[in-house]
Amino acid sequence: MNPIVSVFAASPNRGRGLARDMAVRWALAEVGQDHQLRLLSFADLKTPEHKARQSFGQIPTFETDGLTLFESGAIVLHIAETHGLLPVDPAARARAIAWMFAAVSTIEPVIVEREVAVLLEGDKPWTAERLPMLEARLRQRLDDLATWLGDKDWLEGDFSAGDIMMVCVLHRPAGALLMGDYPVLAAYVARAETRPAFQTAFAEQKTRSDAAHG
Ligand code: GTB
Repeated sequence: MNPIVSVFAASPNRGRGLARDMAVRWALAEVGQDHQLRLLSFADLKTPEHKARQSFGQIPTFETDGLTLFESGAIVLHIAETHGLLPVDPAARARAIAWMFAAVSTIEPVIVEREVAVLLEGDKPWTAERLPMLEARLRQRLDDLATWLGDKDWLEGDFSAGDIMMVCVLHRPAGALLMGDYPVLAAYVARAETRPAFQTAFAEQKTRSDAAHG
């Protein structure tokens, strides 16, 4: 049975590849694994049926023989472990997995903090004062990431699941906005975007979104 991935029936990001199924679709395309989609409305997400798959009522989920998995990072890790999207050498493999965690627990929080400040707290009196501090924190992380990457193509040897998670995080608007200031990171993201699997996954989610939104 091909795995089933649950995604938005009509993604609010309108095909820009920002919803979290993008990393899962990309990983599946990298390993050449066909899959089916479970298309869900916002109302569907909060049903007991979907919450049995994803306790928080979110996408994506991943169903394959005997396993229902949630959390995009855990799904990508599972695909990577079962299909060889991680280094074979145990030490390099552990480090590639560390980069998956770094993407979601070291880089993404500073990006999200800045997004929340602008989108949800933009009208609060303290926001103008907080923004420079949040931007400085974000820039510190991006500086350090760019220093690590240096002239490497990928985070840890060959392309891996760590790069999928990191590039998806850098695509988030607050990260993408700053790429012009980080040529090393911009080149890294561009390199990832030229991968056929990225383009396949991106086109698939865009086609779905275009069909839903007209
Ligand atoms: N940590 C979880 C994971 O990585 O799987 C987070 C999953 C998550 O945030 N899912 C979101 C969701 O289902 C969709 S992707 N939200 C519905 C809900 O919580 O009720 C996040 C997302 C949504 C929309 C945009 N956008 O419009 O640009 C971008 C990202």
